[in-house]
Amino acid sequence: MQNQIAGFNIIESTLREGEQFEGGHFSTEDKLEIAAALDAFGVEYLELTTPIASPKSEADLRAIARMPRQFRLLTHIRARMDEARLAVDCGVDGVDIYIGTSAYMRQYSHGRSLQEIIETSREIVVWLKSQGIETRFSTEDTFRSNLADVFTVYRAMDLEGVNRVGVADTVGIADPMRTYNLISSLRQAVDCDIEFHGHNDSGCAIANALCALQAGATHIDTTVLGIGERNGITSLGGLIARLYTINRDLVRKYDLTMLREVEQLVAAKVGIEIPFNTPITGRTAFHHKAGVHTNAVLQNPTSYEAIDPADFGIGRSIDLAHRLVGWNAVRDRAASLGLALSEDTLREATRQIKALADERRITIEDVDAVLHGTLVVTEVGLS
Ligand code: HCA
Ligand code: CU
Repeated sequence: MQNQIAGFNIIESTLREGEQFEGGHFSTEDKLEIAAALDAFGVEYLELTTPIASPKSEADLRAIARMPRQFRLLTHIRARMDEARLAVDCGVDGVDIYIGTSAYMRQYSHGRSLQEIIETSREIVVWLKSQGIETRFSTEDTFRSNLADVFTVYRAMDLEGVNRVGVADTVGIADPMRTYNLISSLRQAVDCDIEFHGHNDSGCAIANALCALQAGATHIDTTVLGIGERNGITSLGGLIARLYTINRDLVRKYDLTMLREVEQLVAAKVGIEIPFNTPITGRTAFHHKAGVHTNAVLQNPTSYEAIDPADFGIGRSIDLAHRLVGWNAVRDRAASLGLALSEDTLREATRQIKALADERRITIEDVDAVLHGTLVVTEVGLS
């Protein structure tokens, strides 16, 4: 078992896989804005839609190639020489080639045999390398492919000098153990870097990306908020959260305070809200409610927080306006209101807040009114 994450790179595919999201219709300005935000966050790579998709796609790729940036620019192409030539002409640093190796893809997509796949891809890889272009070769739908076939193709491409081979869980069926096993075997089979691209159809995309890294993958594909075909792929923020909770130092290379801004930007462009259960940036990600939790968090936040929200420029909230409230949280609230109340008074106030919350939905103003003594809740009701 390798299990140590040495170094890794993020290939941010919001402007490629993310463009395949239901709401992904980016204008040139949108793309430049998103690219600049991701550059400020510090991702190592941006992957854009192939320039062959449409004249606008080509113009946008050229525009992003010209912008001032730290990230390396990639585009995602099929195994076709004309597409590779156009990509290079647009000024990219690297090209991600993909081709389906599963029986489904071979039968219903491109109709090429394994030998044909190797021959065509070899020619393109050799040409791209001769142009000084960073080159990746990936097999779409890897997990439903015959692994002996896939490994034959990967080895052939490794021998031609590709920088990376890519494993794609195109339909989101992989689980962490399978991902770990496949990537571990691949790590033994090739010398080049390994990329993982995982869809989230069964909710394992973040976990699978982690296992890929633990098994020796070097590059992970993400999109902001995980947008992509169907319900998308590994999310940028989810991967960051996953790695942060192993070792904060793994993600210190990024400007974490940019995460929420990047997500808000992309959410607005594709017409969604940031879901409440999004790691780190979800509205309730640092919301503490039950008395047992709030008591501990008020003393030491790490008791119920695996992630320090301050690292992301985010605050936490302590919720008192409900029947699960604890008197420690009430004491803390009283102190912040400048009220010096005895323990007996605080315990009585807590009882009143609970009684009121059993009657109706309450707010923080109700809590404060009880503490100020302007709202008194008796056993029999309000007075
Ligand atoms: C797709 C292709 C892809 C490619 C992944 C890769 C996938 O279905 O549109 O290049 O490694 O999920 O297989 O996104
Ligand atoms: Cu995909």
